[in-house]
Amino acid sequence: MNPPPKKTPPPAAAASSAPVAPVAASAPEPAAVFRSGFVALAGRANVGKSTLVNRLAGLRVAIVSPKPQTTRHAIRAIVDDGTSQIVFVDTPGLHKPTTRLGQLMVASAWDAFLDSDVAVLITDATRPGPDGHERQFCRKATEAGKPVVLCINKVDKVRKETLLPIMAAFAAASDFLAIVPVSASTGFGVDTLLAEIRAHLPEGPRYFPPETSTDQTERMLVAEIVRERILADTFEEIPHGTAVEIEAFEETDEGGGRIEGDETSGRRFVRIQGRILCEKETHKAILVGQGGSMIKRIGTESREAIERMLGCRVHLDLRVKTKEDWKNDRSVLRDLGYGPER
Ligand SMILES: Nc1nc2c(ncn2[C@@H]2O[C@H](COP(=O)(O)OP(=O)(O)OP(=O)(O)O)[C@@H](O)[C@H]2O)c(=O)[nH]1
Ligand SMILES: [Mg+2]
Repeated sequence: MNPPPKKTPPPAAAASSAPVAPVAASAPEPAAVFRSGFVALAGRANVGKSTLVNRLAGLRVAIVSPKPQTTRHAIRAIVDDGTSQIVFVDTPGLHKPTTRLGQLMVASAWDAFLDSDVAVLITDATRPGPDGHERQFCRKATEAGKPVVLCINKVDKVRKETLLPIMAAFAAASDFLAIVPVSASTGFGVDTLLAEIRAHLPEGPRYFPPETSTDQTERMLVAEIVRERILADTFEEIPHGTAVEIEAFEETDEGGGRIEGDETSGRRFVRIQGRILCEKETHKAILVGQGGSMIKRIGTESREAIERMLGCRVHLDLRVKTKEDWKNDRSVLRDLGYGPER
């Protein structure tokens, strides 16, 4: 498996898909030094990595759910304040994979970690100290000489005094640049985390144009929105056995019009056709629901969220298809964009 090329940004979600030429940061005066870097947010599943990346970026680039293993590929969010550019990389949760998909997910997390200038290990304040995955992370960071900031998330759920022993347990496992307690949900500590990261960024170029917010295309964002609704509305093995593929995405002039209050979208109407892949006929029956009730609910909720994102009316047509064992099928995984080929 070839890791993605070091720090080569993929096409931006904006209209242009031309490769972005890095802008040299040749600084005529010391004050004009530009700092930049790739910052991987890594950690166990469900610790709040995607919630934190959305908070840091100030917009929703990654889907979030209370179910573990929500994020399936590395997602970049770009934060540019004019004097620095941080490319945050949200990663799939570290876990013991049992499928090819799981292996690709974990591999993409390690790739993003190795490719980063600064890594952030995110942990959950409700846990006592580092577990096996977090200890493995600390070992790899030491071996690679990678600077790591430890971020203890979900501090809104615990009493302040429980944090000290957690900090001590982690500090004994590795040498962190800093340990920052945060709440990605409330925003507590996030500015401190950002300042800590900026302080350790190397001098470097602007990797993406300053107005770019993510590397994901609209198709990818739409597929993730549908998957987020499936994660919210279904249970047990169904959400994890499901993938979403956008087969058609067309802007048309027909009907619809812009949604009220949206001043930015010049679009008239977008027609989207998507396919939900599941593992078993019994899962398909649940995803469709009695008289189509479940697919209708997933469709309506997804359409409303997509309309808010695109700022125009949307027609969304979703079908469900069974493909047994797709999580171990290399060609299906490649078609779905999972893995380094993405
Ligand atoms: N109380 C509280 N809940 C949080 C916080 N951050 C995240 N959560 C919740 O934790 C759950 C998991 O959040 P995600 O952001 O999806 O976690 P993740 O680490 O990206 O998970 P994976 O993608 O599965 O690895 C969701 O229910 C979030 O709402 C926080 O600061 N406080
Ligand atoms: Mg996630």
